[in-house]
Formats: sequence, structure tokens, C-alpha cells
Amino acid sequence: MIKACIFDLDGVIVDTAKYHYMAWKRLADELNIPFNEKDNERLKGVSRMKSLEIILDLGNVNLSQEEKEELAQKKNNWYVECISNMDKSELLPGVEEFIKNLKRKGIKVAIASASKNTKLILKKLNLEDTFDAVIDGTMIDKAKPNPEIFLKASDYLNVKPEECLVLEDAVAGVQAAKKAGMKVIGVGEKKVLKGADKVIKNFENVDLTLIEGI
Ligand code: G16
Ligand code: MG
Repeated sequence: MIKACIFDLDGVIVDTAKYHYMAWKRLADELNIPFNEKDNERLKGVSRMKSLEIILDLGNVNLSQEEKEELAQKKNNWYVECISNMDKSELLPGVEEFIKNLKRKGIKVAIASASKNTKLILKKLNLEDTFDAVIDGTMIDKAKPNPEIFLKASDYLNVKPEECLVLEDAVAGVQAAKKAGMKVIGVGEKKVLKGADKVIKNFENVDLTLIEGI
């Protein structure tokens, strides 16, 4: 039986990917590296530094650790500027109602996001007091597809991994959840999120029957 649901943030609760893209695109343009929306798919769910390395690879650019840290910081400043105007209207359709229904049933809810800006985003969305646990990029050493972030969430919630259900939009996230021994519902395209137990397009018209018998 499912006792807790662990939500990814970007792509599940809110679409911050478009803001990440805007900031990365600005940096890539500045570095004269060709970078488009298709390339951007590879950055989803991946850490900030790993994302930068993917972009530098596209341009065959080699930099020192110090230079990379400077660029990652620059991108993050632009990104934070982009999300500073975000509000509740940017919540993905149906997800807030779904979370409310889970809580009414006594099912615990958590966030597990690679983003180091998770707390800021939850504040902007007015969701800072909604979750029983929030595990973000500042609290983990190993990024998805490593299961660390989900195991930490199950630990904080005091719910066994096999009683946790993860909701994820990224392939790396689905793999991480499976490695953690959890059930996983993919949010997005069935053909992309092959490893998930079930896949939904979004949370519109989704009720708790989704998690029954999973
Ligand atoms: C999110 C995004 C990733 C982003 C990562 C780190 O992960 O999907 O594209 O690179 O956070 O973000 P930041 O630069 O804010 O630390 P998730 O796990 O919420 O999908
Ligand atoms: Mg995601």
C-alpha cells in the first residue's frame, strides 16, 4: 500500500524548464555555442554543473573548474531573475488538487528535486508549508539516476521505499526511483518514460484511483 508520494518539482509541479532554457541559451549564445530546445531535453532533471558540462561539450569547450563555477553562477543569477516573478498561476494543471486529495487521505507528500532553488520556487508558488519533507539539490551528493534523493525522502518521511510512489517527468528520475525500490508514475510521454509503472500526460482529471493497486 502506498503511504507516501514523492514529487519531482520541475516538470511535475511547475514548468521551470522554460526558464532554465532561457538562462542556458543566453549563456550558450554568449559563448558562441550552438544550443537549441532539443539539446535542452538532455538537461532536464540533471544538476546545474552537469548541465553546464553538456553545453560546453556541445561546443567542444574546455574550461577550468573555477571558470565553470563562474559560468554556472552567472546562469543561476539569470535563472533566479526569471523565476522571481513566478506565482501560483504557473502550477501545472490539476497537480495542486491531486496533492490536496492525497493529504486528505492521510498520504504523506514530499518533494525530491535536483534544484538548489527548490525552496525559493516553493515560496513563489505559496507551497512552502504543503510538504512533509523537501529534499533538494543542496542536500544530496549524487544526482539522479542515483537513488540517493528518493531514499533520503523516504527516510525523512519514515516510510519504507516500497511504500513510496514517485512522480517524475525525467528518464533519470524514473531510473532513480526504480533503483530506490519505489513505484513510479511518469508524467509525460509513454514512449520516453518506459521504465515507469504507469504514465500520465498531466494531472488534469486525475483522482486517487491513479495510485490504487499500483
Ligand atoms: C531541476 C531541473 C534541471 C536543473 C536542476 C538543477 O531538477 O529539471 O533541469 O538542472 O533542477 O537546478 P538548479 O540550477 O536550480 O539547482 P528537478 O529534479 O526538479 O526536475
Ligand atoms: Mg523534473
